[in-house]
Amino acid sequence: MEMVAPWVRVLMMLAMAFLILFPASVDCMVRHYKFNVVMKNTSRLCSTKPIVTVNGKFPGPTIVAREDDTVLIKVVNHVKYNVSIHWHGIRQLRTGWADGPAYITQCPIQPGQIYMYNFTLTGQRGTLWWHAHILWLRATVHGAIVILPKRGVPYPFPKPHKEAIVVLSEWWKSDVEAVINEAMKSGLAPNVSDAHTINGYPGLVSSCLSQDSIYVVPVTLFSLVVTNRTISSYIDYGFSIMFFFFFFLGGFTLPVEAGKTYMLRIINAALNEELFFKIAGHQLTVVEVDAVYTKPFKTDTVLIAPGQTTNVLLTANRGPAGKYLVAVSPFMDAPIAVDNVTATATLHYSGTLDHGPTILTNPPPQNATPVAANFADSLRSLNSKLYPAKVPLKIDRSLLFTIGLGVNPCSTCVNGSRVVAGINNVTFVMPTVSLLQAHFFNTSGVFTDDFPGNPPTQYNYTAALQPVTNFQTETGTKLYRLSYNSTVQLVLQDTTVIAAENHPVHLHGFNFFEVGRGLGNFNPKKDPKKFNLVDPVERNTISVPSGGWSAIRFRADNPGVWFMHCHLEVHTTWGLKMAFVVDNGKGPSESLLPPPTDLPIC
Ligand SMILES: [Cu+2]
Repeated sequence: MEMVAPWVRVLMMLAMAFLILFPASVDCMVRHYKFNVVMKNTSRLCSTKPIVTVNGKFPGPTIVAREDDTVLIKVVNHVKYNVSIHWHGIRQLRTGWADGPAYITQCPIQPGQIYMYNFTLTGQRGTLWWHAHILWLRATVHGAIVILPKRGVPYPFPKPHKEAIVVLSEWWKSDVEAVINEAMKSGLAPNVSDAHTINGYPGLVSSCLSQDSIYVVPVTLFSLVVTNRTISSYIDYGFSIMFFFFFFLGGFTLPVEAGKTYMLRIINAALNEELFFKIAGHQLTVVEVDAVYTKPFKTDTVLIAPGQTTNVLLTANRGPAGKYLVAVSPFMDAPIAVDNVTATATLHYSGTLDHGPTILTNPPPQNATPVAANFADSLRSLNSKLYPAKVPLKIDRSLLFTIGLGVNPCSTCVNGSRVVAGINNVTFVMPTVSLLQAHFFNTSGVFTDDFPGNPPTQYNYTAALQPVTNFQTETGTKLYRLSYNSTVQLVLQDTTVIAAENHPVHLHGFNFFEVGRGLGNFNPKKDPKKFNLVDPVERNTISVPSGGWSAIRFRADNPGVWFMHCHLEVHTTWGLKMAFVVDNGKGPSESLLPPPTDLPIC
């Protein structure tokens, strides 16, 4: 080895020490995480069960990185289930192998096996999340992804004093895999959850007052503080009347200081329910959804569908002291059973006595369609010079997909039939090897690329009553092929087969713009005239209104196989899913990268 002057060596060592001590001063970096998938006994709602977790945590660990960083996550499967993890909303440019949906982009990680997810964060900043993408494991296997702007780049809004992650979820007292297995055997709908959770805790639930860190202090009614509301208006509040006599300190507590502004990174990790999020006495300013900045707007209620993320600013302007209820309740404007238990947490001003009263709020009614519609209509892309909305204006492919339920024969099921779901009347059948591998290695017999671009038969999709002849679906593993960089308009049309229902549709590998939405059937002549092609909201999961439609646009600039499905897990299980196969382009950086050597085998 060549000799180096001692002073050069000292300089090199200093430089290395600097890099180790201040790694963030490097433009972009590699972030390493280790996810051990392990069972963990967990108590909620006065009962204990083993749950599948990452590193023993529920919700799981948060991934923090900056735009342009590369993230390496070593997932080690220590449980009896096959596992795969999806990095929800991450674009995965050319790195589909790291996207995660089992049998779509990879074979699952088998018990005892390891897989290293490796991807780079490009052109995104904000909140996303990760979750298991196999079976119903995501019920407890999920966590936040925080993508900070590049070093030195500010948020396009005043810097909050502090930030907090707020993960909303659902809790079943029974084993979640048993719940869905039972339903699949019977052909009927699975049981709804027993409670919702905020950062893992349901808060005050009348059926279980002794646990979940609820601390009950009997007090007299006289000391109860309620703002602008009479006591009687709380009688039908949805909580037990017992509420009046108990003050709780339990569930998740968000400590705030009067006068300061906070940013909440809200994630809906629930399996099957869209949720309303509300804080007593406080307005929220929405500034970002699905890791895309929005035009700020004020609201007292946030609507968030499974799969979606929403960043809001909260100014603690009700001080100097006090405790305020945070309420999370379901939105369901269809005659379908939901878990109607409100989850609660506390906004706690510093200097407030723990035993003090909590100021309450009314969650919106379960079927509050106007509240939901108002929220959806208020969302706009920021569309600034730095963060432009690149809405495709010229469209290469115009598609119409019906989404909804169906009924197929099933000789072993309770009624001799099973409830299914589908897109354009196709109930998707999962392959036994991954679609991305079949595509990359040109393996025939795994999928066909004849997914219909339009409904195979036209009918009144949103008629009040559907003839039984519209109930049965076709089954198949069909994909829709897109050429590289083509622009797509896709109208997602809900159907009233069995029942109209709000479907949060998630597209992997892309963000899209929602250029229009409406009720009833999409009208291809009239409706496009009203499209917003200037600043429509850009996101990865869109709530298609019950009995209505939503029109989205995206550019197919990411080669690979990309799953699209309803993010209500029950509908995905029933078959409301399909995939796009996007061919390679011609340029050197327009092709899917080869698979990593540790890609799991089926
Ligand atoms: Cu759905």
